[in-house]
Amino acid sequence: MAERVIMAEPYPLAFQPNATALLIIDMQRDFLQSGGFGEMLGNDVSLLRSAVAPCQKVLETARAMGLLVIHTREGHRPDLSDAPPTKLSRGRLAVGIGDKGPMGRVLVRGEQGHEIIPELSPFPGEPIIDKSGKGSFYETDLDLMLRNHGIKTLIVCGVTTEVCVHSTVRQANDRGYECVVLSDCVGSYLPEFQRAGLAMITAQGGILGWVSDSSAAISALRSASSVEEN
Ligand code: TIU
Repeated sequence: MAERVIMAEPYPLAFQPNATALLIIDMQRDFLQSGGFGEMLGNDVSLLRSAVAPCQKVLETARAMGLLVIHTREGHRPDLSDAPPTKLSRGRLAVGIGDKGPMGRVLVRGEQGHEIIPELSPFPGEPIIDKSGKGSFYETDLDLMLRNHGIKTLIVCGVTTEVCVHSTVRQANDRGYECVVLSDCVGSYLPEFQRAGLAMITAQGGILGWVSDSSAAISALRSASSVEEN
């Protein structure tokens, strides 16, 4: 099947649509809406909103092109048995992981805050990876799922750039996946970390991967005929 190219930094990335997945990381109420974990940590959650509309456009295109779409969520079992005590105590928060907040128990599976925001709700059949850590490969079956689908390239969106997106890209890169992070589809509570986080990926000849944006990704995907036809 013919390779396609996405314009990216540090250089254009060749990919095969049927070996490419869209990975949307942790676009949950807990990080994007007020009253969730992100706000408990002292952040201005409105800074992440800019990523929502570009993510929606990329998601819509990926679905139309028949790409594998995988969503992740960070969160814990209600009994918190999968949460390291060090994570639970980190930050000395007044209301922290497992405590009752305005959107239910903070960062706990099944609670309102844990849900993916409605704008990016998974379609039935799209896999959701529930993870207890920041990296999406840690103690999950993501790698198995990607290998079973023959995936080699990941288009990465989500939040936050320097935490769960970075952890995931680093883990993916070490496993041999080529990651392209879409700059307008990822968000950070700290603008300087957004800049630095993206620069760290493309530095040194793309030491961790590539950075592109939603419009370049959409053009590249649209230039490919549908995945089923290839
Ligand atoms: N705090 C922060 O920036 N992020 C996280 O805790 N999790 C994710 O990035 N998903």
